[in-house]
Amino acid sequence: MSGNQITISAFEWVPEFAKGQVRDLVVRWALEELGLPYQTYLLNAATARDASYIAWQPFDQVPAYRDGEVEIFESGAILLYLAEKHSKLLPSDAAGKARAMSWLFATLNSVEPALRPIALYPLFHGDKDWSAPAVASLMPLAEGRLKRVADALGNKDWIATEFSVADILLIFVLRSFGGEMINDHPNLLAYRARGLARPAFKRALQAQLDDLTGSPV
Ligand SMILES: N[C@@H](CCC(=O)N[C@@H](CS)C(=O)NCC(=O)O)C(=O)O
Repeated sequence: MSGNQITISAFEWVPEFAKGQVRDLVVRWALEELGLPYQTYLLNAATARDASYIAWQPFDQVPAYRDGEVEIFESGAILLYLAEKHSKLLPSDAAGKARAMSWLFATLNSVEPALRPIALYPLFHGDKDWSAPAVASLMPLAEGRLKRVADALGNKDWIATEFSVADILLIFVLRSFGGEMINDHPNLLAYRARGLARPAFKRALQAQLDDLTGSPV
């Protein structure tokens, strides 16, 4: 194995609902877009990891990334690192790059947190009395954020001046947490479909599913 070999962490087993949804998907997608081969360091979602993994990913989550030069965690940081290192997946003009970076962070800080409870409370807490009222009270914020994304995208193909890591993350979030709310926005539906139709996304998804060969331990 070469010292420059790219390694990312991923799971060898996750519960059914998480298959094809785990966040290493965005790193795999970027690596496929860049044409970079990588290997996976597989963890089991049912077990805690040892200290060496915590030193790599302090929150004991996936994904984490390493190559011959760096170790890095947080999906957004990994995507930015890859785009900068390979001068791809970020617009080359300063204004386009700034817009892509803004949207990468906005996806993580402004969009995903608003959408997450709507998607996850019913899944994890659907049997609790507070779940449905909580979802109802959080819905206006989520719908409002989605409308802002739809307005910003308008009739453009991608959120910045060209396809970028911001699209990878935003489309991942819309796919995982957009639920039925996204149906109110034809341009977001088309945007998500445009991203998911990319061969690199399809290869990334298949690779994640192919790695799920383990069982809960
Ligand atoms: N902010 C982190 C979140 C990573 C994350 O939530 N990973 C999940 C899988 S999608 C995980 O490892 N969950 C297992 C756990 O939290 O124990 C990132 O974007 O990289």
